[in-house]
Amino acid sequence: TDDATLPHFERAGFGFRVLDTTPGDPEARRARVGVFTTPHGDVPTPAFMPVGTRGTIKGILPRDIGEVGSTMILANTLHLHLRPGEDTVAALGGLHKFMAWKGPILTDSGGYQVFSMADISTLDDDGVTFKSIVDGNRIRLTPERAVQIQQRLGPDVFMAFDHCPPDPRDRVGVIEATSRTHRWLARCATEHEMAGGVEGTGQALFGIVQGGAFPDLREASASVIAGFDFIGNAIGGVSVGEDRESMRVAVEAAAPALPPDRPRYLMGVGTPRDFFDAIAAGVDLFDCVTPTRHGRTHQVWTSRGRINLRNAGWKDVDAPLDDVFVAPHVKDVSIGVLRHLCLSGEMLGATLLSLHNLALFHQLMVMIREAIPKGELTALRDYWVPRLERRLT
Ligand code: PRF
Repeated sequence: TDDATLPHFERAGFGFRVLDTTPGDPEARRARVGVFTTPHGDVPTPAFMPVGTRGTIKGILPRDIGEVGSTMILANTLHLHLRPGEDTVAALGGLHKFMAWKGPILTDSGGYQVFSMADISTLDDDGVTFKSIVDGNRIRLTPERAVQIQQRLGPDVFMAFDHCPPDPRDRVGVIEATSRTHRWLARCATEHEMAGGVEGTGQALFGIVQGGAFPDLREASASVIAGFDFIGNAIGGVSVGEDRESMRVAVEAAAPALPPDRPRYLMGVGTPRDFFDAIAAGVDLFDCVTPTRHGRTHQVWTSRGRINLRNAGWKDVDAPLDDVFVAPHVKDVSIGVLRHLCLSGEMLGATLLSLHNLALFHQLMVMIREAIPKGELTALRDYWVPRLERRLT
């Protein structure tokens, strides 16, 4: 493909460049391979970002984050605000030092976490008041506060404070939450600009599309977000209990309405099949707790299917977990030993299974980045999704 015709942009140490798109793969014609550049390094896209809610990817040693294939990682504003507090993170050298990770970091704003976890006492257009999940204290978050906290934490990318509607099919509720998200977005952008914007802070603010399960609301929200000219844009409000088809429709309405020369990030997603659908619609970045959460509950994806290691059938299996998707430190441990570690409640079991799931997600993304320019994304999906989803007992 002719380089000059492919979307790209650069600003203040950030950039995005589409390297390749999909020829002759009509089901995946919006898929693209690119590079997202940040002040802390480059992220080849499509990419999966593991979640380090409290400033640690649960069970994973910092030195293994890069080795397992992660290039950009997440942390959470709400959790770090409640404990240890952004001033403590700043006193301890900022989020990169705190997480012992030199690559790019993104923080989620707390918008979603407040609405999904917290005991909310008031919600109005100014902000939200809720009880701390750590000590029960009253906490107030507004768009301005969420931006200030994230400026103090010091990630490369931080998310706007949004209102993720609880029921994506309740049109009236979705309209209310989505227009509030737009009003809050303007306040986040102003707060960021007052601190110097991307040039002055070295941080990029990403806007978030809402709109529930309604394609018209999704497209309208994406157009509003696109009007802000952010370094990157996210699609929120999916994977909140709706069916897969609703998610696909929402993403396919939102993604094309977001600028092609900026990374598109689908928040909180999640499974191999979802990746293929969203990438085919033009999404570049993902995050989810699935690899580490499933690892802690002894469930893994493998090239032959999904395994729950608690099942007795794996007891005496003296073979490696997977010979296609191979994680550092896992290849020398047999399935039977992994099962023993899990059943005994040994920390190592959760660590090794989390590493395996992360490696599989990252290696799948490598395959996807190789398949897109060859027009083989749909073929790759048809090969891997049934295999990865098969339940082995
Ligand atoms: N908003 C924010 N974070 C999120 C989401 C959202 O809608 C989702 C949707 N499942 C995951 N994480 N700020």
